[in-house]
Amino acid sequence: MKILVINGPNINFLGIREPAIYGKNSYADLLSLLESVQQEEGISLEHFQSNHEGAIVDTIQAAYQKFDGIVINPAAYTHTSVAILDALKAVGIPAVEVHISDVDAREPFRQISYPGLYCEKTIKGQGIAGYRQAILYLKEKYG
Ligand code: CA2
Repeated sequence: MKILVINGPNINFLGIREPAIYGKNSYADLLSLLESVQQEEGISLEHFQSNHEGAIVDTIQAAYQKFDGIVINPAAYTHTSVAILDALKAVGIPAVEVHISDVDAREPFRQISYPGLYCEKTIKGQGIAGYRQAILYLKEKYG
């Protein structure tokens, strides 16, 4: 099984500021977690992070017929991007949305998720452990 993990803007700055909201783990810690999950679960994981909406759309399109699942934290684009929603719909790959923080408990503008309208499941407020949960969900359902 091949899963693509996509992270949006500023996720590469995790752990540098706002630990009360996003925890103390860095982006490097997240990549280590993905490596562990890959070994433990015997699945193939690739990861991509970008601060650019079009690059994320390009990466989703390139995943067409190449990946069995997508785990996506669109970060701030969660709340604005119809383009990412449309790209997910276009490729038709099962997807799970992850948010490190509990977006439901934050500002009203974080309550809407456009990519979440396509995703089968949203995991929020679990820190970087949410990525493991998302991968396990896809493995159990489609692996
Ligand atoms: O909780 C999440 O995972 C978010 O997707 C993170 C986004 C935020 O815009 C979403 O509403 C929820 C922010 C990404 C990281 O932002 C940083 C801010 C300061 C320091 C480091 C990262």
